[in-house]
Amino acid sequence: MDLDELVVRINIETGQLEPYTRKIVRRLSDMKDFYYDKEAVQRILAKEDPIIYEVYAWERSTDEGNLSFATTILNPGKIGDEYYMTKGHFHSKRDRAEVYITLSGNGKIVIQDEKGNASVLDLVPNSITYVPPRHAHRTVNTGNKPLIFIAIYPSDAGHDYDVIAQKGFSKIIVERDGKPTAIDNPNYLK
Ligand code: M6P
Ligand code: ZN
Repeated sequence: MDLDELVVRINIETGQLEPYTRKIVRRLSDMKDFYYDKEAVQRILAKEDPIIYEVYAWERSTDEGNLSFATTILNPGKIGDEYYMTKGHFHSKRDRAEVYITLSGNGKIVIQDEKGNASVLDLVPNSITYVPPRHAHRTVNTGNKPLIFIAIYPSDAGHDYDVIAQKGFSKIIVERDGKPTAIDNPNYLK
């Protein structure tokens, strides 16, 4: 193993990794079914297709025991009154956990068990958040600058988006009276 290849630099201002093995750019058109206000989605897409978030991932092979990590740059904004958010996923291997380290910005993480019970935790700079096994997780930017965080996860965890794409999260984060508020998702399928 070439140990020089085990060092990755992070640009603390932008969240970019150098080197990285995979970059993901998710625009509204890539995740239009994930927001509850379908009219707001169409209204925005008629004019533009904003970048919701970017991910720089440094991923090892899926051999058991390896770890991978990624930075996410989640832009500020709203679709209707729902804040910009990630798709959210379960791990394909359900017993794999994850650690989130928030670098800058302000937001929330929605953590949901397989029965649909959701908890909402704050993501604030210099905090470390543990995502237990068997819990889906989605991050939400409730601030007015990019929310930037590092995620560290077993390389064989895998992303299972299907359950969330079909059922959604039971709680969503919207603006109410100017403040981020968790409400029951009107489109949630039990
Ligand atoms: C974090 C990690 C990644 C994930 C990314 C975006 O960086 O959990 O594994 O890909 O967030 O989230 P999602 O895959 O749900 O779009
Ligand atoms: Zn994950």
